[in-house]
Amino acid sequence: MISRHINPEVANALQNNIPVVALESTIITHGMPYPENLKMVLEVEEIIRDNHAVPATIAVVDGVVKIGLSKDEVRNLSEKKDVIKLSRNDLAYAISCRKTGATTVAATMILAASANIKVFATGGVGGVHLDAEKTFDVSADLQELAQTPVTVISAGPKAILDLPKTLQVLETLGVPVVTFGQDELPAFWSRSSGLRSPIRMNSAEEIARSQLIREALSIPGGQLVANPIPAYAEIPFQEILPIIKKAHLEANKENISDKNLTPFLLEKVFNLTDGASLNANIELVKNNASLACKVASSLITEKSRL
Ligand code: PSU
Ligand code: MN
Repeated sequence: MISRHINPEVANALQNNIPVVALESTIITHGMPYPENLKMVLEVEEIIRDNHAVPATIAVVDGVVKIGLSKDEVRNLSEKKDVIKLSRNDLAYAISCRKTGATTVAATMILAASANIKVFATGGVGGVHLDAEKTFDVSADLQELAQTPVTVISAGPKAILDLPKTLQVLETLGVPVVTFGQDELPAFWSRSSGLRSPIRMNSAEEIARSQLIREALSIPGGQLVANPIPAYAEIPFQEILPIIKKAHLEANKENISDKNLTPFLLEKVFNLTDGASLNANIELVKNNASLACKVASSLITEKSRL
């Protein structure tokens, strides 16, 4: 009933205990402009290969679930304008009605887990939006982290969100928020957020082991890893905050809501920083991809020790 295509390189890796790292496609179609989006994903895939792992960029193309897009498929998707942003709620619809859709963190986790891929690298996850007490806008990514066993390597929740409320919801849902190598939660474009991270870990082995332990304890769900953006690429938190405020004011003025809100805010921040936010975004995804390879490889070695 579901037509699914697993890229032969990915299928071979899964069969032979070679680490696989999933990548989402919404970041390509809704997170970055063309042609930087294409350049980013090709570079990220190369970083993954350089780290002795196999990339699996996930999307739905004409109703077919793709686990590992080919270069041509990546190129097509990055140029397309009418791609649906797919989350848990509309994933089956896109498959049933033969649509083309880019998968968010939530939908990528579902499809990665269905192919037995346990590690996924992205930029930032969705979370609780500012004014959520009025709009109820809480990303489905959070609920997904609570139920689907994939470790998501991000640079922290996007700084356009209400970070304290996002941490609170993640705690309620039982999702571990693990900052890699520092005590403070990073905030996507910035290494700092002013908030203490609930958990700190210092190695890929620790991250991999704790996912395996959750599974052994029958705790459903995954983990959210917040990997601080490299210092050379960051936009300091105090610098980005007024820009984010401006972006929110414009979103309110133009009545932007629902699934359009995150792409709108990202684009505004991009314009207001003269493209600096895009450079930072690309660098942090690359940094997350290399940590994801280490976690994927540690999952294989730690599993054999358990
Ligand atoms: N991170 C980025 N760029 C993005 C996103 C994340 O660096 O475009 C996307 C992810 O796909 C994430 C989605 O799942 O934004 C969250 O959207 P929403 O807030 O509508 O749930
Ligand atoms: Mn939303």
